[in-house]
Amino acid sequence: MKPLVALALGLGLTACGSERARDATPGSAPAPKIVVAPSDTLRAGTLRGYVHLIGEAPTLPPMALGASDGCGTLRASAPSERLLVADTRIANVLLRVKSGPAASNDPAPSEPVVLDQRGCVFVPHVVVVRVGQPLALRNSDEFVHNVNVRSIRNQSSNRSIAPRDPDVHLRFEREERSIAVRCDLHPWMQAIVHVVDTPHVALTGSDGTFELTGLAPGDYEFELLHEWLGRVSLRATIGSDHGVEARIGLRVPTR
Ligand SMILES: [Cu+2]
Repeated sequence: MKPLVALALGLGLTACGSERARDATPGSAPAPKIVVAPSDTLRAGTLRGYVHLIGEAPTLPPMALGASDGCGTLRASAPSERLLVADTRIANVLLRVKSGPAASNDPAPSEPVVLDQRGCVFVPHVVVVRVGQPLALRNSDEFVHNVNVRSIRNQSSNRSIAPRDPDVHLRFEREERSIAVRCDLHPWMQAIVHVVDTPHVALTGSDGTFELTGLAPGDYEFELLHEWLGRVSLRATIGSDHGVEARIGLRVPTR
């Protein structure tokens, strides 16, 4: 008989004030709806699931592209990237292990994570980089851009990158979530960098899904963080003989 796996459902909203306020972090959020269940079809050590929006997705104002230089000739505006929802599924939700048993401690990859400036927006809008892993700042446009990395726990950086300049590589020495990145020349250009020191981290894709693998058995607390929807805690016990599925429903904050 299969041993019972205890699943702890943890709902915890951490109001934004628990960390220093910054413009890329969300405000407090209403209670999420979280369902966690064991799955025989998932490999042991796996947490898989998706993040969805409960209620109607708000329409955020589009980004107006300024016409003062070449960017304005590309297009007049671009959709807001602060909340990307498709068929209720939410992209760009960070999921990481906040606490739990020791698991994989793989060294940070030497392959850089690329943060490009293309079409006068940052691509992608959110990136995750490990402590020590290079972040390659790139300009694929025919216009000069600037990358202002407003770090609090790491060294801040403010560099201009001309067309066809080589990538600028940054490294971060400490964990830090929600580092705001801006182009000072084009104020609508905004991105977010999350720096983590664990390989057990995921960012939801456009279908809202995530998957963490290689988790050692035991009790975990995971943190979910979204730029606009807030921060949520998820507690789950990872068993030794099968995986765990999670469905996380986030609600639109009252502002
Ligand atoms: Cu720019």
